[in-house]
Amino acid sequence: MTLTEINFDGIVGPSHNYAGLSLGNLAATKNAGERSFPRAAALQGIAKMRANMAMGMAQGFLLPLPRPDAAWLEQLAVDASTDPALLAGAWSASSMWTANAATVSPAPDTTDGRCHLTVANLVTMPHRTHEWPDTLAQLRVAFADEAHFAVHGPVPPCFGDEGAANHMRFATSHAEPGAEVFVYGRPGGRFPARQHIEASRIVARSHGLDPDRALFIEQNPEAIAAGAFHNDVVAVANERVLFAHEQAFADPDPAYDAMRTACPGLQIVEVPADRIGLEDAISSYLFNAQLLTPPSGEQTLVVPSECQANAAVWAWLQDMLKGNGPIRHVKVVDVRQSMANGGGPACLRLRVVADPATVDQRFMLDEAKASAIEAVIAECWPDHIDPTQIGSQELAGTVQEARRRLLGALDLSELV
Ligand code: SUG
Repeated sequence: MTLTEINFDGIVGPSHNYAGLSLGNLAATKNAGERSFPRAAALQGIAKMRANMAMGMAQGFLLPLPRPDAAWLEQLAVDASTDPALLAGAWSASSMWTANAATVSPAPDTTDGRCHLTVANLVTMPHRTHEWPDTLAQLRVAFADEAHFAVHGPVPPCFGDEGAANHMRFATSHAEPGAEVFVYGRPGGRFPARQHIEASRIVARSHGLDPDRALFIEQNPEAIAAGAFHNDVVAVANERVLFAHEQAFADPDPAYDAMRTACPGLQIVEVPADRIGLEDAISSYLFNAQLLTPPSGEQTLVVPSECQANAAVWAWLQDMLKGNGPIRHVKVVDVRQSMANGGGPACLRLRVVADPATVDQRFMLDEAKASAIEAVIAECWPDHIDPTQIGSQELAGTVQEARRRLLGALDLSELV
């Protein structure tokens, strides 16, 4: 059994568009109504996966969900007179951000020694509430091996759960028992607090975590108000390293103390607000980076190209590298199409610590499969979508056929 971190990236769906559906997600709101480029978006995603594989990382993927979701439109009795946002909600490719697919507790952390996954209910944003049934179906196929995995249904509604985007794990190495940190928001602010503490507690209990190594930390309401709609917009963890903005947590000192107690040897790389303000941190998505341990053991931060374009952020990263801290390398990726909807490199992936041999191999990526997926995208994904096309029968046909072709190419037609 070789437990290793596998990143499961969401393949960007053929209906990728900018509808401005997520209040509190400033990039998505700002780009509402812009033309989107689904083909370029999906190819950017594959290029990111390839770059991580080239570093020696194990890479998997999850599929786009069936869109438009006609059953959802019918349930909501949507017709031409209803709010266009409801119609757009049935078309959203938002499942590409697989950090919101589930919360994952690796086998070394759980009482039954299996890796537990709880699909996120995503109840806060209407367009994301109907993701979980198809995501769950997919997780049940990818992680069907019950000797190694336990896949749970969603936390019941009213308790908002947004999955791994609000969950961090510390461990000496991925394969060792770890401490799990659940970050929740307090409701009542300018924007919705999408992760509720009750949901996090339910997930921790049903995964069978050691109560001494499951922490519940409040996100800073100022960060949510500034546009950090998930914790992964202001913090990321990997093994014994926490990389966070000074204003990420409501009460940072006790939070750091609790994390150090749960994970002795924890190294905290905190970015001071006087070097990078919350506004720059959020617009550049510095913390929505993938913090990876490639086989060399040298931790590498995979940041979006928006970080390079921001002078304060780029200067800080150069200083950090000179400072000989635990993060040894910075790599830049272009995921601009996803970024314009508020989804950076970290949003696009779900981390699962497991033996890759225990995962359904159809969900694991290699170079040949990446090329096959790219060929389908190049041929079938729309070049662009204008907001006026949302709802068109013709576009619906194109999007459905594109997904069918992808599933066929991956031998996953059972998920149609
Ligand atoms: O839920 N954007 C997503 C972005 C999710 C990012 N995920 C993480 N931070 N882990 C969201 O806000 C925008 C869709 C639109 O407006 O068309 C959207 O759903």
